[in-house]
Amino acid sequence: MRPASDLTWTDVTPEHLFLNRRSFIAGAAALVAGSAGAAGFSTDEAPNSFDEITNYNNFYEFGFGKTDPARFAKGLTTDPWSVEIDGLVDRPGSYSVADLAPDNAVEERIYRLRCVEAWSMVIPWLGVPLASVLEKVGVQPGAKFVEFETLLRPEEMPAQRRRSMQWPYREGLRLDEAMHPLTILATGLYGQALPNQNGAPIRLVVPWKYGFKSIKSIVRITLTDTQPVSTWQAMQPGEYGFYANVNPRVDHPRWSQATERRIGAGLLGGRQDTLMFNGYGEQVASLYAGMDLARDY
Ligand SMILES: Nc1nc2c(c(=O)[nH]1)N[C@H]1C(S)=C(S)[C@@H](COP(=O)(O)O)O[C@H]1N2
Ligand SMILES: [Mo]
Repeated sequence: MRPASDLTWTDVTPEHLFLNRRSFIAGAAALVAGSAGAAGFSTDEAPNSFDEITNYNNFYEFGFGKTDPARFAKGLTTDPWSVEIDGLVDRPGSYSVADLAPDNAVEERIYRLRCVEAWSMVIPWLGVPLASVLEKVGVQPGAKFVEFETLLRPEEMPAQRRRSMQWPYREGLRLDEAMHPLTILATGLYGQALPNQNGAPIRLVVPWKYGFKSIKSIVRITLTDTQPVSTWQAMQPGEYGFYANVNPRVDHPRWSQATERRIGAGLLGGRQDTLMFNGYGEQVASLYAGMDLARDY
């Protein structure tokens, strides 16, 4: 079974064609028993439209409004781009996006995205497992966590000229979370290069965690032995924990997390129950065995 991304992404994009192709791929995959292909990681829920995915964003470097990223990220220079990989790795250095996510390794992953603000979408990403990148650079035995950092470039990221947040935006994962096959570095969506507002040219996607963990426009990845402090944790420790696993039973101090508004689902049918680990529990619950998820959120 070849990954869906091998089919023909060169001729891609119109959304209706994509959707047709999806149902074809889903049908084909269903015929292959025990397939380890991309279909095993993707949801068959209907993806949000390209328009929704690229016009309703959180990317605070460009402002706090949902349409600010679409308006203001156009001016972000994403080529050339390099990602510094350092810390407890055998081959530290400066890597290009093509080094980390070569075209022939890119696969499609259709994932739910659940924002901590209680809205959600389904997004057809293109990307590579983060594990493949970490294997490439060689993780040293002492490494326990991975820290990520977004670009700091106030000339192109207007909100960085204000002290509205602690810049650059930082996030972190435990090493086993980072190595999990669901965790990807995304370089595209809907079969094309990642739009700037979605975190071009390369961003993290961790589908069982609240969206803020999925840090955009990454310029540094550091392997470390100490638990990183994420931007949100540093600013509001009582509201945002390090783990940030989607959990309908642990409410945000200011709102319920029991349900979510699926963007684009319409005014009447738009709310749905939020699932533990955003519906990825079967794959990830074992990572947290023995932890009290109400305390270590
Ligand atoms: N650097 C950076 N990464 C970020 C954010 C941000 O403000 N800055 N917002 C996060 C939040 S809160 C969410 S919900 C997702 C949104 O991703 P999307 O706009 O591609 O849907 O990006 C996350 N990654
Ligand atoms: Mo979010």
